[in-house]
Amino acid sequence: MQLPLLTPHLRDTLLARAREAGFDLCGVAGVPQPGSEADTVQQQRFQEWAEAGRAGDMAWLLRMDADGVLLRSSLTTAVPWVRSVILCAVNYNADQPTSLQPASAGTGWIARYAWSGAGDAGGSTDYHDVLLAGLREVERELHLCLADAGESQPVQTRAYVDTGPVVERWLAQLAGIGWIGKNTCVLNQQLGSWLLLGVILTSLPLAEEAVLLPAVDRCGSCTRCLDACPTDALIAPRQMDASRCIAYLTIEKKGNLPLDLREGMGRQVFGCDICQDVCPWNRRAPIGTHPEMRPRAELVNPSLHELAELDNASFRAMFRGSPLERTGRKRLQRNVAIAMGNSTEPQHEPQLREWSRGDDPVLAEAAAWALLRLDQVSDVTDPT
Ligand code: B12
Ligand code: SF4
Ligand code: SF4
Repeated sequence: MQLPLLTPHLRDTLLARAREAGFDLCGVAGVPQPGSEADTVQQQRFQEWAEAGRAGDMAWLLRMDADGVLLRSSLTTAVPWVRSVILCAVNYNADQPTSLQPASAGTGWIARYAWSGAGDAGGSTDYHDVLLAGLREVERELHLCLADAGESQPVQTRAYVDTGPVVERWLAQLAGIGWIGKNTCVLNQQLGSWLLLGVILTSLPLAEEAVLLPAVDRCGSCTRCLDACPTDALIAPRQMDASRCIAYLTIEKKGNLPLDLREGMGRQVFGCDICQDVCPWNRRAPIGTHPEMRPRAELVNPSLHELAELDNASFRAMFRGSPLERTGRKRLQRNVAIAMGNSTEPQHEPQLREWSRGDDPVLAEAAAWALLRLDQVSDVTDPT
């Protein structure tokens, strides 16, 4: 019996449903099969990246199958039945300053994607939940369409936001959502790169007539992102040493942070937006309209002092349902200590002294480093 196909008609119905579900962009792609050039190139890229230790401590990125093949190096290794993908993206740009605009040295920076949740519900919203809910609507539509068409063959689908063994940006590029910029982010010519991605894997082969054109690479000779990265995490165009990226250091890395990268972290306390803030394609990026992605103003340039004072209960109240919840209060305060050290603000010394004498060895070490750094900066700036 012939397998049902993802036809142009079905594709267009799903793209329309994705819009209704709150997505700004949606595309489809056939999954490059084992032995194809696209699959082989991607497999090699991922393997080289992993072998060079670029994933830092993110062991979950390096899971293997029983034969020792990296699951994320090829989608069909991880999910043998997959034939096509539906890629959806939400624009999370907000009408708020960038991390490059001047702000008080007493404030820290939380990455733009983690600001969401302003509105009636109160508290934060995590983009994982927001996108997954939308993907489920598109997934349901797909199964309804197939049932209406009298398809009796079982069709498998699976929806992921971040958590699957999937390199979403590579698939987004194949599905025409945008090109992979030199900062490794997916960029769309109209919307820029403030996009969060979600994917539905399907066992439906993509009909030839339903293939969408991939986006054209429009980075040209620009190298602003590579030049601006404060920790030299962008080691070459489209190649990141994630173990140097401030997003990795502040969100993923447990324990003490590498000494040589601390100054470069500046006042970033959760994630980093610098290589997107400098990108010319984001200069005129439209403001996102998804109701659940509206920014909470109190998370834009938050006071370091107030973040430092959060106890378990107030941390939970402030960040319940937010991407910061998983990183936790302890790691956030370690980051706040580093940001205080980089702030040049002696007002933070009492807090840092208290932390440096506390029971948490990681926080105490970060605070001691920060005190030394403040001292060095005041030695340089104090004319006496
Ligand atoms: C692990 C991870 C991280 C790590 C590592 C990032 C990295 N570059 O690998 C850290 C913690 C550092 C991180 C940071 C951020 N992340 Co992140 N992250 C992920 C996650 C979970 C896996 C990514 C992964 O597999 N990395 C492995 C490396 C090897 O993949 P890669 O860099 O993407 O490189 C591949 C492609 O670029 C491709 N490639 C390389 N060269 C070329 C050339 C051509 C021509 C082509 C076609 C392909 C290609 O092959 C590479 C190897 O497979 C994805 C979700 C997912 N499941 O995909 C989100 C994801 C990539 N992150 C996202 C976001 C938003 C961020 C941050 C902006 C958050 C922040 N503000 O702090 C930063 C951005 C930093 C940056 N410049 O990339 C979004 C990106 C959206 C977008 N518009 O691109 C994703 C897709 C999450 C989502 N669901 O929306 N992230
Ligand atoms: S997110 Fe920040 S640290 Fe990471 S590559 Fe971009 S500029 Fe560099
Ligand atoms: S800053 Fe320039 S090189 Fe980097 S992603 Fe944007 S356009 Fe491409």
